[in-house]
Amino acid sequence: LSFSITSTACPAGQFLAEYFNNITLSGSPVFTACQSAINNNWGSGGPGNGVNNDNFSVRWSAVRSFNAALYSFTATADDGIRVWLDGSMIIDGWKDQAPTTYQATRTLSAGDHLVKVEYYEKGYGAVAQFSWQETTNPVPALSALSPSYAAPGGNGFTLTVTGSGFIAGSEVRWNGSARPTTFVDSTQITAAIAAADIAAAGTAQVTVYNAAPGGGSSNALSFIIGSPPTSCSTGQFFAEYFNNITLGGTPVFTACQASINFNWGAGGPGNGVGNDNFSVRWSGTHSFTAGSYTFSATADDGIRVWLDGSLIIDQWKDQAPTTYQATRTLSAGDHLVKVEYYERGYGAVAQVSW
Ligand SMILES: [Ca+2]
Ligand SMILES: [Ca+2]
Ligand SMILES: [Ca+2]
Ligand SMILES: [Ca+2]
Repeated sequence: LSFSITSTACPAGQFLAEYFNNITLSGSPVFTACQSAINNNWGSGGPGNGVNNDNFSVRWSAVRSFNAALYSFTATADDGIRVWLDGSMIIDGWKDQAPTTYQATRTLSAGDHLVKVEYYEKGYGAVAQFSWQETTNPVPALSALSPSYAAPGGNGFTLTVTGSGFIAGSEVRWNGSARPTTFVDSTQITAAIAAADIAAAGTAQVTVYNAAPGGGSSNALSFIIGSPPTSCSTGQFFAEYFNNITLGGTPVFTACQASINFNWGAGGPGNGVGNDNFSVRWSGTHSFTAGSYTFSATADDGIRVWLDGSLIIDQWKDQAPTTYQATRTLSAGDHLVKVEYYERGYGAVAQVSW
């Protein structure tokens, strides 16, 4: 006769872990345990205790105590993982995959919450890691608007804002007033701008606001209600976009942009610019304190960078995303930075910083 002791409930703060010898969490668990954390990298091995090295699945469930706060949940898995909080799925990575990290952010009330994680391993390596921590919302930063100008009296349009630190719930503000905002990802959001917003010539200040905890308002970018810009203020780049790879002819569109930080993927800059075979020139006067600066340029495809008219990075060729650096000592004051870039095909990346 054999006798097995099976856990059906665990002490407060621990997960009940149920292991199955199939990838669908079906039937009776092969074994169960109480575990305080989910942090497994089994490599080509497995959990033991009668569980296979491949084709197994695990369910972890626990009631855990949280503070009233914003929490970031992080799951890393090979292969599939999905996470529920109080019965709502917050992470869904249920597929065969190499170790991949997923994140979700939720605001929680103080007290007990139900956390459930399901995981399966199909073959080869096996990783299942899950954790959370209190976090705050980032302060967003804007790099570009698209479009960045419109004729007075025109129709309403969708404004695409590029930058960093965007979250679900970020709010695009037009002269300080919220506009209907759609979250795309942490580097892009869009907003519906009404015809009434561009009825009269002038300049609108566009910002993005993230709520507390943390959060706050981004830098402002100017949206021009009038003719396309032909120059930009110190600290900004005048961007000219061309529908060819030689910066030839008249730009398809121009804009004032605060930074050069674009990963267009298989897409493109929009505004009449194609996804392939386009080029961009950014030129701007920027204020520096005296010191040594490393200029970093990442591009797919070609890029070249001038500082005060001297070519400091020259990588004008088709390439996968590649980073180049050049270090120069600068005097205090204004210096002219010019960047030229082209995209031939497939993915498109243009990022310059110092
Ligand atoms: Ca695997
Ligand atoms: Ca395996
Ligand atoms: Ca490319
Ligand atoms: Ca492309």
